[in-house]
Amino acid sequence: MPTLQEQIEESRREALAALEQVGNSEALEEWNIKYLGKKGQLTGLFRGVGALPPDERARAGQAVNTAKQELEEAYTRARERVVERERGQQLQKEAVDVSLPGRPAHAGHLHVITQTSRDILRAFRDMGFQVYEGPEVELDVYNFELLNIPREHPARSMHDTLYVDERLIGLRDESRPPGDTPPMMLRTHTSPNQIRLMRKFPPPIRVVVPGRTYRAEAIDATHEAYFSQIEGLAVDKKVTLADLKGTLATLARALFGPERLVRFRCDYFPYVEPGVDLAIDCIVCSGTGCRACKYTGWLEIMGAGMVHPQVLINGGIDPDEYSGFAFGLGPERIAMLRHAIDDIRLFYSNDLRFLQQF
Ligand code: FA5
Repeated sequence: MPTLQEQIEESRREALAALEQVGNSEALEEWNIKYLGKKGQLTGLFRGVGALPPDERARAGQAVNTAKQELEEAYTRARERVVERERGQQLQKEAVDVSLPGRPAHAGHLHVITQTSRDILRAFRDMGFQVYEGPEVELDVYNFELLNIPREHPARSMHDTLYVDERLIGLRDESRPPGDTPPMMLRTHTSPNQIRLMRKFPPPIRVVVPGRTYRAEAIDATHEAYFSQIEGLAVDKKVTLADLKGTLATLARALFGPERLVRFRCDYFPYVEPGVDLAIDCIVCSGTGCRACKYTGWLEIMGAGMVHPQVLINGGIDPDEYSGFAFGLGPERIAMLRHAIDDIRLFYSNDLRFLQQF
């Protein structure tokens, strides 16, 4: 049976040797429990001291203490080594290889309708027009009444209007009879800006107004309930139909090529007199007749006309002194023609396979 002294020496040697092998903090913790813990070897040896005859206890106790102290110091050094090493490993794991090529950034791009609208606005800017915007929630007076479309006018039925219930936004005028047409709506066209801008600026006026428009449409391949328009208005002394024709022919050629033919035919809008409809010769068949132009050879692209004298008066402008022209076109329809897109619903269905092509 080895003496206590021998056991201490044996334990000490074994512990120091084991500590050499410790490579990480878990193993270090296990080592600590095994040798220095409450139930560890050294603590066990302390208990052995109590069983010795009294004259040997002091020496043996000191020997265990010395061994314990040595092991504790060795433990502290080992912990520094392990911590240092683990930090190194962690840094290595997190290291950034600066020589790796970067991941390409996923840049989005402008929606095809925004691109088309900007092309149209650019063409007008080159002709000296300024760009303005107006509200999407519009008052009945601007959207209809001041444009010569009073209540009960049949032209209202061409615009399936989405009215705004003003009670929802706390604006309902309770003095109006119940069931009365609400005076507020989502604008059905950008034409209310004709009045807004005439009231704001004295002539000469040359403006284009892009924006969203809304109609409770039966949606199909060429009709959306949510689409955009660009309104145009020019008011000055001696503006004539020839100016309107020249301006719109220039636009058509800027958008669809210099060889484009344009056709003006009579059309009716209550706020212009005369009113016209502008068509270009079919870009698919050049006018010989095909499915795209329904075998007419022509594609209608917008409504236009000379501003009605009453509308000038409503805008605060004297029709004896000034005249003007106005037009309204739809960028979705223009984009469909330019890119041979056969269904308007593709623009707002958010299919990236479609959108990424432009
Ligand atoms: C108007 O809205 C008139 N305010 C245009 C105008 C302005 C005439 C100034 C005279 C003077 P219209 O309802 O035709 O007209 O619409 C004009 C354009 O908007 C159409 O040519 C078409 O390009 C587009 N548009 C109309 N309804 C829809 C729809 N449901 N979906 C997509 N585009 C539409």
